[in-house]
Amino acid sequence: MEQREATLIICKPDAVERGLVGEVLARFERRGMRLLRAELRQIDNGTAARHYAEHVGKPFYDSLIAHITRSPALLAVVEGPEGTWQIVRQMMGTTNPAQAAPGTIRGDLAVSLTENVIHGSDGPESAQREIALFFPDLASS
Ligand code: 3AN
Repeated sequence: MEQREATLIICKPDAVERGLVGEVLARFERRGMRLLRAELRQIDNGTAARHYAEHVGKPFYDSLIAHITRSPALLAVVEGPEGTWQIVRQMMGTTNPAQAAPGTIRGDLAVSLTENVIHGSDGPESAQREIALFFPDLASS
């Protein structure tokens, strides 16, 4: 049977505030991914720090944490074929929306580097780690 794979998506506070959650999730659903979990949640400072641990010390770290904790985010776990994390990343577009290709989420919906609408896990290991962080009951052993 085909191997299924789950990955984490966060529609960041700017996406929720701008009313873009439906549009973003619809793109993944139309592409063929299945929603396993979706929850509007205010991310606390401790969880944000664990999620963005790799960025500690970078010049944009404080604004990154301030943004992700500013107001509720929509956390979602989507499932698709093996490599789903990569399809999600392609659909997101580059980190800097100013360089993101039209047709991508950031290329269509964002201009700000800090407020760039969406987070998606950047590999199978990150996906497992991030799903375990936000949805411990879904974590695979
Ligand atoms: P991505 O979200 O595309 O995987 P990462 O993991 O390199 O990008 O960065 C995490 C988040 O940090 C980005 N989504 C963006 O909001 C923010 N960020 C990254 N680089 C910069 C930067 N040079 N200036 C401001 N914010 C940044």
